[in-house]
Amino acid sequence: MRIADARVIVTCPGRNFVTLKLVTDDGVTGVGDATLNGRELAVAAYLRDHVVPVLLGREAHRIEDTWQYLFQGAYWRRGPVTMTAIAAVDTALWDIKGKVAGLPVYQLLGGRSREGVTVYGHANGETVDDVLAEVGRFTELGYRAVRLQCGVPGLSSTYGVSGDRMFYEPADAAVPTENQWSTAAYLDFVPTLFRRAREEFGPGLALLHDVHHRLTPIEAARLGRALEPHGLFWLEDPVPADLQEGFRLIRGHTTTPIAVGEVINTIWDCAGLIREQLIDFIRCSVVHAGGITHLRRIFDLAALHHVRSGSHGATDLSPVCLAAALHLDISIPNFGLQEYMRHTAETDAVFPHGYHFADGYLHPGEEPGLGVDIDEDAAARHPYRPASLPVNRLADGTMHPW
Ligand code: GCO
Ligand code: MG
Repeated sequence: MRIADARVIVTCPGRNFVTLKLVTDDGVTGVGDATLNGRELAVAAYLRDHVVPVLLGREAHRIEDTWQYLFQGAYWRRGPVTMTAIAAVDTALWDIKGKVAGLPVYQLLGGRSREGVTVYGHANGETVDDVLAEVGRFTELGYRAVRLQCGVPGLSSTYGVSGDRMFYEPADAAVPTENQWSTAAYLDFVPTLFRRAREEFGPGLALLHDVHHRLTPIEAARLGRALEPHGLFWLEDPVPADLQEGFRLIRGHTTTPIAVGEVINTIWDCAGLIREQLIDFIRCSVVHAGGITHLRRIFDLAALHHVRSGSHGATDLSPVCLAAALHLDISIPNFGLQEYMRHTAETDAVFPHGYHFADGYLHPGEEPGLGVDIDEDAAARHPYRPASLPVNRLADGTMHPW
């Protein structure tokens, strides 16, 4: 069974997505997500110019060999563009293998290790009262875990807070929007948000927070310590993970669990964090970390070191990535939590899927393969629109991580 066709589909049903669709000479199709927020066309070009030509005619069952061919064969290893392109091929080949076997992909990964995939939703708001009202809505929907992001008094914009609560989308303009940041105002405010949330919702609900890489290690240590009484499930991306020694400092000061990984692309970029047990959750995704094959390798390494999974699942990861994540989540021994931001109805219409939410869990469904597809006619009705992620500046104009 050989790969006979490979199509790179760029569509914008509310936001941009890049999808690779492979077709075998027997007519079996497989899909892989190739979306890299704000850099979509770089991955589309990488696939079209450098990957599709070497895929045509290859044996579709050889997933590992194809992965190694694309990774080693590129010579220029790693990086988000390369790893997202490889991920798309890998995911589509798992989809094809599942369809040929007549089994959902999780069965090929060893079968179920749990009954459902626990997910967390996003409660965002301008004020603490707004955020707590959102948390209440999520608990009514059955969620067991919620991430809280709130406007910080004195700041005109804060990561995670936007007009549309349910369908948050930070890539909001062709030329990056400029946001404003003050670490002092933020550190002063965040513990109040979580104190109020615990008072209102009690100890049972898992509460999470995303710092979005904005602190230094000592600031993160202080925040982690201040949040200890409120028992967070995790504190995400407290600092950029470029200087990984910094996590030793955070670790030395706080027992608040740490989650990192959404901008990490390979096992070599997180092996130190995992081996030294400097983090508690690894948040890499199928789409940005080399596909199901490579993400499973990362999760296996993590399992040896008491690190659990916490896959990134923002709206810029397409339903194809979410479906693939669910097959991994349900099968691995060290599952932690899966992020789930609902896609818009327009996006769901372009990507018909079998996964579904019930009682706080997502379920991958029992369709052979990944259980997700792309409706190419619907996709064609939504042409690409340039959109970039924002940037951040301090009050004096200094650039700061967004
Ligand atoms: C998250 C993330 C996202 C990112 C987005 C960037 O934890 O969900 O931080 O919201 O900002 O995926 O493209
Ligand atoms: Mg994040």
